[in-house]
Amino acid sequence: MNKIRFSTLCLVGTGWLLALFAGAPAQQRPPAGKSQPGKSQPAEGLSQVGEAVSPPRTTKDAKAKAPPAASETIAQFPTKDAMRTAWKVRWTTANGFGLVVQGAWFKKGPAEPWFQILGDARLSEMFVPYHSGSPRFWDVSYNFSLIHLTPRDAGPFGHLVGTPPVVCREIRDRGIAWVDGTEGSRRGETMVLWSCLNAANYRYLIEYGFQDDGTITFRVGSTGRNYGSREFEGHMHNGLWRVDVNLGGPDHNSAYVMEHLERPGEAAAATTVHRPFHRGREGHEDWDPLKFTMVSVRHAFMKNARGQPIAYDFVTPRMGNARHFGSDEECTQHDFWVTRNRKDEIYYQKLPEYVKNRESIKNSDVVVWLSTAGHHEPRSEDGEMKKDTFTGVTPVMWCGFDLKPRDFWDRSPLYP
Ligand SMILES: [Cu+2]
Repeated sequence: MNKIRFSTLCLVGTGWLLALFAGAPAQQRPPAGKSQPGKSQPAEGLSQVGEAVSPPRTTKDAKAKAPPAASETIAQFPTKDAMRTAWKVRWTTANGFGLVVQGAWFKKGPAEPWFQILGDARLSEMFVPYHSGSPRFWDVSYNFSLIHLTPRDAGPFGHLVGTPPVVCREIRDRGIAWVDGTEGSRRGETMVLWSCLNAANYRYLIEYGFQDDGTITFRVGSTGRNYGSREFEGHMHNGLWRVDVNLGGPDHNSAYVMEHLERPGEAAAATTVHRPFHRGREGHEDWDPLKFTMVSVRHAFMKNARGQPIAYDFVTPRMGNARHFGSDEECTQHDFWVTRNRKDEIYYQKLPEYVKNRESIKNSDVVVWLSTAGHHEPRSEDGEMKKDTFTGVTPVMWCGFDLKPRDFWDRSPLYP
């Protein structure tokens, strides 16, 4: 435990130094329809204002102008007993993308090696089109900064990280993990890293949760003040994610789709189909509520002790499938996209271009892109007009997905 606390303390950083040199970031959204993907963002999202929170280890380091490194944190579970599992997570912050995971490794047991699950994972865009057709905001592309968090934001179990503090590291009880007739029950825990993007009138909470059972949760929460003069107009919040899954390292992963099929005329029979994503080539697939569509990333040849390929599933509980029909919105026409990992390709709006060559997504370094959209039809709960001034706040609306192990374990996690 002391080791964990020490590493947490070590996360305080040099971000403030960089911020001093860089000045205040833009806080205004551009006029509707002026988005230019890739034009206003930092290359790789890493070498810009105040994003790094790794500490200088020596005076010499502090003076060096090396690009900021990612921070690293380790969480061991259970937090109040002998270690059973652990996560090691590298992450950084950047204007625009906010909080970005740069790598995540899981330990299935005290004697097990660190096993890589994630490479770079981020909220690639937050597309917000209003029902009347305008405005249509691409909120990541405007380079918004993260808000400074307070102990009140962090709550009783959270620790603020960095200087200024823009990230919170929090251990949460996640309720009952399993119940059975012989062993009773077990409660689960998760280590959550979260930040809050200061998107003009809006605030976007970006959360990554690393559970004791190997599951990773991705969430974006929309809150803040409804858009001035359009406080009561419906709109969408398209949380658009880029996830470089690196099972056992970057190089030998394949993308699959799993579907449940049950048709009239086949009596009570149902089947589950596992097939390569988009015939094994870069492209897109759609989420079908009748098929419970699930995208999986499998290791091309590593199997668990039971001979099953090691995999992780994208589980996407959702309000619906968003489709938008303005110019340059083709990326919203599908729910899942898979590309080869090319590190400069980080802009969701450019997906149709990224998949053009239809390269193989078998036994390679694959990236899964997915949409988790929320429909925001303003409610009285969002606020009220008082003497021509809108007051109040929109309570958080969460969207997101889970990345859940499949045949990664040989047995039930955390079972006696
Ligand atoms: Cu909204």
